[in-house]
Amino acid sequence: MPANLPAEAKKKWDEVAATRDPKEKIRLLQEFLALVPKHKGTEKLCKQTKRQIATLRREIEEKKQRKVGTGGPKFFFEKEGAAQIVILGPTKVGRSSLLASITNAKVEISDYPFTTLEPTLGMFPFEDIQFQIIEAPPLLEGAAEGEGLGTQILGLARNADGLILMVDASQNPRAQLSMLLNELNKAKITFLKSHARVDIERQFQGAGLRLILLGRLINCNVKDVEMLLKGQRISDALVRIQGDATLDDIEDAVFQATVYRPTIVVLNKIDSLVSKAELRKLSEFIKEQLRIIPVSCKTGQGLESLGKELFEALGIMRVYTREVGSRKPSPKPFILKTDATVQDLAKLIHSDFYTRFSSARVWSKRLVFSPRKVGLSFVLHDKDIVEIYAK
Ligand SMILES: Nc1nc2c(ncn2[C@@H]2O[C@H](COP(=O)(O)OP(=O)(O)O)[C@@H](O)[C@H]2O)c(=O)[nH]1
Ligand SMILES: [Mg+2]
Repeated sequence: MPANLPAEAKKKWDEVAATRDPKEKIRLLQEFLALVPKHKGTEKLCKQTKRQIATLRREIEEKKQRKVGTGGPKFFFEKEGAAQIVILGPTKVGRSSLLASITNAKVEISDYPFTTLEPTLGMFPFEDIQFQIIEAPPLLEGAAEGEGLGTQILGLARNADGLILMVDASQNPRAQLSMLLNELNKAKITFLKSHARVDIERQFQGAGLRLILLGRLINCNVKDVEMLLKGQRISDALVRIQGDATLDDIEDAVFQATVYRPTIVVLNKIDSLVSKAELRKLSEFIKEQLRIIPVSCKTGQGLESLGKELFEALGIMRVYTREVGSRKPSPKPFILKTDATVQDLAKLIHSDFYTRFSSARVWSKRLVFSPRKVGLSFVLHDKDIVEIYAK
C-alpha cells in the first residue's frame, strides 16, 4: 500500500482487514476506494481493490448458487434461443397453462395452489427464432425478503433477458401486479429503461465535485446530487449526466445495482367473468408504462400476438449473414439489439471479423440501392442481410 494515503483511508483499510463478513468487507472496500485519492501512484491500488470487490461478489454469488444446488431445485439455466424469458406470477394465474400453450414443455396444471415448486422450461417458436421460456414457482409477497423461494426466483428474473408478469383477470389483477412490481422493485429489477446516463469519474483528492449537466435533473437539484454523492463519500469526482436523471439514477450509478429487464404483462383468463371496473383500475395503474396482453390460455385467445410483443419489448432484431461467394444468407439469424451496427455484428461473429474488417454489403428492402457498400458504423435493421469482407 502506498505510504502517502490520507489518514482516513488508512483507518478504513484497518477496518477492512479486521472484517470477516464478505458483504461488510465489500461495503468497507467501497468506502476505502472512495477515500483513496486518484492519481498515477494509486492506480494499481485502486485496480487491486476493485478486483478484490469483484472476487468477493463472485464468492457470495457462488455460495448462494451452491446453497440452492444442494438438494433444492435448480435455478440457473444455460441460455438457449434468441432470449431467455421468465414467467413470474402469483400462484394459479395460469403460468403452467401458458407454458403448455406456447411451448413443447410437459407441464402440470392444477387447481391446487403451489403445484410448480421448481422452474419448468420450454421453447417458444416465433417466426424463424425461438424464445426460451421459464415458468418460475409462484412469487409471493415478501419474496424480496426471501419469502417462499423468493431469493431464487428473483435471481432467476435478474439473470433473464426479459420478463412476463402474469396476472389473473378475474382475481383483482391490479393488486396482483402491484405486488409483483413491488417485489421486483425491492430486488432492484426495473422494467423502465433508464432515460439517463450517469458517469462518475473519480478524481484526485481536493479536486472537488464537478457536475456536468448535459441533460436534466428530475425531481431533484444539483444540491441533492452533491449531498447523495458526499453521503457515499464521493467528494472528488467528475459527474457527467445525460438524459433525464432522477436521484435514483444517480444512486444506481454509484452502486451499479439496478438492472433493466424488458417486461410485458399477460392478463390471463379473460374468458372468465371479469369486472370492467377492475380492468380499468389495472390500466390506470399501469399508465401506458407497460404493455398488457389480454389472453385466455383456455380458449387460446390473444396468444397469437405474444411472440411479436416479446420480440418488440426485448428490443432485438435478426440479422442474416452471407458468406462471400455464397448465394443464400445463413438460415439462422444473429440476434442483436435494435440499435446495433455492422461493428456489433462483426464482433459477434468473430473478433477476427472486426480486426480484419475492410467493408460490408447490406441487402435490405428499405435501402434504395441494395446491396449497399457500408462501413462499421452502419446501423442495421431487422431482417438485413450482411456480407462482410475481411482484409
Ligand atoms: N378460465 C380460465 N382458467 C384458466 C385459464 N388458464 C388457466 N386456468 C386455470 O387456472 C388454474 C391454474 O392454472 P395453472 O396453469 O396451473 O396456474 P399456475 O399455478 O400459475 O401455474 C387451473 O385450474 C387452470 O385450468 C384461462 O385462460 N381461463
Ligand atoms: Mg404452475
